[in-house]
Amino acid sequence: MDRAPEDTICAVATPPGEGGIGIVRLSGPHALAIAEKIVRLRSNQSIVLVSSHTLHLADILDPEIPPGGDESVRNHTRQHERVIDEGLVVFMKGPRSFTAEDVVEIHCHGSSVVLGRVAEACVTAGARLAQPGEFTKRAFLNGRLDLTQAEAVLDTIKAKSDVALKIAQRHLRGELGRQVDQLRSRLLGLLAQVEAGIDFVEEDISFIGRADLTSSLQKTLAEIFAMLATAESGRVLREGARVVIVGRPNVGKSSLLNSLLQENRAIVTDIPGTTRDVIEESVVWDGLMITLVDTAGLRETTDVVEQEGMKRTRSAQEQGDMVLYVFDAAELHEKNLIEFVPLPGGDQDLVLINKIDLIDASSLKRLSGWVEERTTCKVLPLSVRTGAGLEELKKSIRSHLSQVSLETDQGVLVTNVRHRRALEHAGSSIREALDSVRNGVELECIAVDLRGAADALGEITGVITSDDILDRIFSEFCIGK
Ligand SMILES: Nc1nc2c(ncn2[C@@H]2O[C@H](COP(=O)(O)OP(=O)(O)OP(=O)(O)O)[C@@H](O)[C@H]2O)c(=O)[nH]1
Ligand SMILES: [Mg+2]
Repeated sequence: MDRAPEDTICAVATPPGEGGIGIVRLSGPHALAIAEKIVRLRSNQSIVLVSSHTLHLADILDPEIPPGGDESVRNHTRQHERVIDEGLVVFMKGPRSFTAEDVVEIHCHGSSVVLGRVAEACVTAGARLAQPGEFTKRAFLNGRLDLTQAEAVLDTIKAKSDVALKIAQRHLRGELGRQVDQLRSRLLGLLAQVEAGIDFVEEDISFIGRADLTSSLQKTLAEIFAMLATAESGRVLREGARVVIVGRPNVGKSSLLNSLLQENRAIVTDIPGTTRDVIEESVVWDGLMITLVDTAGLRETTDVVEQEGMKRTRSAQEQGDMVLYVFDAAELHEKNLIEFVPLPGGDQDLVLINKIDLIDASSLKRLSGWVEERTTCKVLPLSVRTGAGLEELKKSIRSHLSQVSLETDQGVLVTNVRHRRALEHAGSSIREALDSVRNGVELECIAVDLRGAADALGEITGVITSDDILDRIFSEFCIGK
């Protein structure tokens, strides 16, 4: 891995499209020299001489003088033709910059033509166009961020809710990295003692007793489990959750979607089979992003379009984090379907008895009791028409999806699948080490497992890493970050 990049990279750092301001960023050992070729400060000072972290008004120039004519005339008369735009320029001397290298940012008008030309000018003057995520990758390679923090940069950019942003900011401050580092140092300490024991085995000197080793490993394992226990909630908080509404035709699925979204997103009619496709829309409740998915009603049919719709319903259901099974109270009650309806199970899902406005209180009581007896899901009666039960439903969805509230100090949350896998790997290596200690297996084998666990944790923060892992992580970034 090249740990000290020699070249200077550049990219448009703001999103494509029109904007008030657009920024081109340069980073690397020649950032200042390149900037000098394309930036003329209005103060007439050279950019090489300005103080770090100060903003300067400037003309941004094309470094290539158009060909033709006498050179001095050309320089004089064509100077203005070289101006691409005017803007503000800031130089940030490394290591006090995002990448820990010398960085120059050129703030100009947010036009894609201007920004494209400024980036081109940087390239003509000696920079290379950056790969996606390359600025953050450099920050990592230069030791400014650990890998969890680099990933948190991406999470911050991609955060779709307050909660996701809060978690990303915690990780950006290095809370996860620090905790993982502590666990890793503890394991490395134990490993050193075990390895010392291997070297002196002839003399029968023991550096750590098996009982002490066991208790230290158990403590570490418990901490890893505690972190893993936050992973499911953490993932949902970070990425949001998919809540899929399913049921027979005409039970009110689309009505429910519209009512939860507070907009007329899906067509509602009293004709069974109205919804033929999967319809989804996102909302943020209590800081958590939820994607609500409405589906085609499930029934026996020979209609090919409806059959395809139902296929999609099933696949949406499989991809959901939570399913809302909707039933029509009147249908269950009046048509005496009760004995024939198969009810779902599962702690994560909810059974909704909709249209309770159509039945009387005693029938509802009987119906609810009957349904509750036949499912392990929580059962909620509601009427989308009158709004009864909707608030209760929202609360249930929120609490079923994530028990975690960020208001209480939770400690570190694991939100990333990569971190979770590495923690699981570390956990299973420690478990193997514990078994070996218990069964009196030689120290060499225990050392291998301890090394495996420490390496797995090292992969989280990036102390141990490979180009492969880095490429995978940084390719998810946008260019310019
Ligand atoms: N009385 C009453 N009618 C409701 C309620 N919710 C929905 N409806 C009516 O039930 C009918 C069907 O509603 P939809 O939302 O289209 O039902 P759906 O489950 O999406 O139906 P498909 O798309 O055909 O699968 C419409 O006429 C709604 O107005 C309710 O709580 N009470
Ligand atoms: Mg529908």
